[in-house]
Amino acid sequence: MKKLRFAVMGCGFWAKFQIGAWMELNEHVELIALYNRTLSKAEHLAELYNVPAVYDEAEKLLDNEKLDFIDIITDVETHPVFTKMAAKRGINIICQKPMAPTFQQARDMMETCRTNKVDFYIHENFRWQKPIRLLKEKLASGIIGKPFKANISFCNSFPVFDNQPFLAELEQFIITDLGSHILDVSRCLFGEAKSLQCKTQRVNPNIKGEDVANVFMEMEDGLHCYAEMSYASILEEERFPQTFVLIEGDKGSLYLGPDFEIRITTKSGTTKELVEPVMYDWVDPDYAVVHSSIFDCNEDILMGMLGKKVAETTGEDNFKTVQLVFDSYHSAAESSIIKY
Ligand code: 89Y
Repeated sequence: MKKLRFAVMGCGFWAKFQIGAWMELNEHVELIALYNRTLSKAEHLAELYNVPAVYDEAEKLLDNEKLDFIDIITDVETHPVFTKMAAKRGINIICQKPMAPTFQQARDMMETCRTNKVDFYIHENFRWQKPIRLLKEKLASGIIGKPFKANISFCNSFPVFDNQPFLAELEQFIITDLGSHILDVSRCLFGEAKSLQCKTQRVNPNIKGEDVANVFMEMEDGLHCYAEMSYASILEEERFPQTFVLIEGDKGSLYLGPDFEIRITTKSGTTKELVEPVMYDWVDPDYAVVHSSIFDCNEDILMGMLGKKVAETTGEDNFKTVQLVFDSYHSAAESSIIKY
């Protein structure tokens, strides 16, 4: 079958892992061009991955190259810009989370893609982490009965700003950057929310946005879901970038804890299972569980583009996560409870 031709827009911190994951799928895709504002970064990756063309002008790339899709891996400000450029040219789009800097821009991106009849996907990978997928399976197996309460926690003091300095400049930091993942995981596991309340704090005085957020949701089936995220938590059990999840049901509980161990507790006792990330040779061990899930997310989107299935993280689907993100800010600012 003919390979899908694609270009990567943005050659910063995430690009080499994203491209590494695409290389695992190279019987279906062909990376033919790279764009980066600073050309030398594109040249560096082009050499590493044998990419034939590099550009420092996005429009020029889109006009010169024959593309089936682009993968946007830039900082959030340029997501709407590149999405519009590609949509107008009839090119399908994959865009990194978070979709857009504002709710309105996210809505406009969706609209532009719809009008121009191009596929629009969001690269949202946390839901593709192996431990989270297994947790979802266990939940669906009914082993803990009907779930009534959950805690999704991502709290540590990892120096994220060292690798991603622009995060310190965001007026809205942890909910856009990390909440996009954590709130998406909550939707993936428990469905949609019927109400939401959020409180935020900034503990680190050297950054512009909030670095602590606690979101409480009542889900449509009545489950109470508490999502907590913090980059200000100095803890005994810090495991960046692992997400811990505790789910309680009427017949038992499921716990995804440190180092990818899932514990199932029922009245007959506790069983334990390890589910470790795949260690591809291109993953950074400090980010292993996140990096290796890039493969699964890319594969799902690729199958969507090839018409083999409906991908999970379409723009339409992710827009519901975007809504939770911006409603969290709204709730925190107004001390209000959002009802859906
Ligand atoms: O940017 C974020 C992401 O997508 O995963 C973790 C992170 O690197 C820092 O919050």
